[in-house]
Amino acid sequence: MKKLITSLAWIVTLAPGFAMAAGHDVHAGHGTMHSDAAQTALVDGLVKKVDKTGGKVTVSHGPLPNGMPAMTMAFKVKDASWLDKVKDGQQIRFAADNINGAMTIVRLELPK
Ligand SMILES: [Cu+2]
Repeated sequence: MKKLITSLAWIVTLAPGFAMAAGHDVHAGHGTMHSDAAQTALVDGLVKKVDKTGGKVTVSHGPLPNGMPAMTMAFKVKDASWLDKVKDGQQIRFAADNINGAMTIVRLELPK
């Protein structure tokens, strides 16, 4: 492990362009790990607004596993049909992940 870090440091020093690419790979790996966590950890949210045109849902949510504190914000949805399932004031349980730079609801559960 120490050896890997050392060689990475060498790459950073010697080839900034390559190092950037390598850095991206590292990030991609992180993203995958976060996705796995998002698969299991659902958080509570309250739907504030459904924007079918924009494909977004504004949700008041508690702290997220990725470190985001509680707030109200707009999420994209992975499955557009979910926009028809939720409505203003609805309690949901969901998991969100950063997809192409946009926080996106990747799992959605409605109370029975
Ligand atoms: Cu947020």
